[in-house]
Amino acid sequence: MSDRFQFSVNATDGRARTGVISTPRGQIRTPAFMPVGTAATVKAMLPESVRDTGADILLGNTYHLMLRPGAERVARLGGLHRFMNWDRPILTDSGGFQVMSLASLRKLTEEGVTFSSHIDGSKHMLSPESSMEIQRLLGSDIVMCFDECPALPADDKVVAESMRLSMRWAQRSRDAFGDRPGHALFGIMQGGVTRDLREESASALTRIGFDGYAVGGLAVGEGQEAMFGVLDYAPGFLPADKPRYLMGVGKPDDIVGAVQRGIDMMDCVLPSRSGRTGQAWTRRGQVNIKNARHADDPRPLDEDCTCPACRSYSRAYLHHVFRAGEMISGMLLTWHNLHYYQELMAGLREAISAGRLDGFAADFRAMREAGDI
Ligand code: PRF
Ligand code: ZN
Repeated sequence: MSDRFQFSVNATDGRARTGVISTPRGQIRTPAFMPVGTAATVKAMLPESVRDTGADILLGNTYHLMLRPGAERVARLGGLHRFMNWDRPILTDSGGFQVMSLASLRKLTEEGVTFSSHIDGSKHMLSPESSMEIQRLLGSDIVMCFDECPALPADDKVVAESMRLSMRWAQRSRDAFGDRPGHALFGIMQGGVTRDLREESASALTRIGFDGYAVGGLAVGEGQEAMFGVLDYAPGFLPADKPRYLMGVGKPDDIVGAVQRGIDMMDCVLPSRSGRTGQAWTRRGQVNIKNARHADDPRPLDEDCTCPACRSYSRAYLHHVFRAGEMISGMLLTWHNLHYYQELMAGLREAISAGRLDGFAADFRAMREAGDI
């Protein structure tokens, strides 16, 4: 095991890359999908089950954990890995994005952001410095810079000012993070859907210097076409020898398109959240298990899937437990969805290694269009 944080690209295919991020807590095969474990749990899953789906790394959230149970408490209890019983790498988001989507009474200044907790209304403050301190207390392996992400569409002027604030915060994040061998700090590119702003953001970040670079500010209302439009150039502004992380993306077809455009890491609540609302993702498309047409169906959700939900249960059973509000419903569908996402990532990695990513992507799209689910 590596005692340093290191990224090596093993093969490329067009703009896509496959490789390995080595950390003291284990390796991350890229392109990687990170299941979201917001509140120190991937909802409805045991950590060993998450690992069984093929995940190498989880995402945790500064915002949620600082409010409940508190970062100092997690630190006293041995850090987030020990607390949640996941000993592999954890990436933590820095909090600003979640404040903007969840907290109330938000006030943004040069210093940082003050807000009221969505849990009990208590007042808090997050700044680049406090976010770095909280992520250190949690014991995060990959720490994200503190940034601000405007919702789109927004005026270019608003996006530019917000991006420049995020770049000043990136420098303060870098200074506050210091030198922590074995831990990584990622910068976050902003700039909306404006090429010049993306380029300005990328050069500000590369001047500061980070262990990896995220593409932030996408999947915030602009639509897939506009997102792909940005991904056609934005990854190319970032250093080729560092991991590139697309934050909060996405649906399976977003993931395939992002990987084709040079993205190495992604995270999204979709597979876990939609598992709890009766939505399954399969290679043939989406299945809504609530639908009455499944009530007498003895077939598995996906004949070709080897997850526990598909190996041992019928659609009729999955339909029944969802309708009955049984907890096993969310457990089985989340497992299936995470398994499907990780199989997709493994397929992408193999296809890149073999130099047949375009064929893989074409098959992926054809399979979904064939339907019959
Ligand atoms: N910044 C941070 N977290 C994020 C985003 C961002 O821009 C996004 C945008 N899709 C998701 N999560 N810090
Ligand atoms: Zn399955």
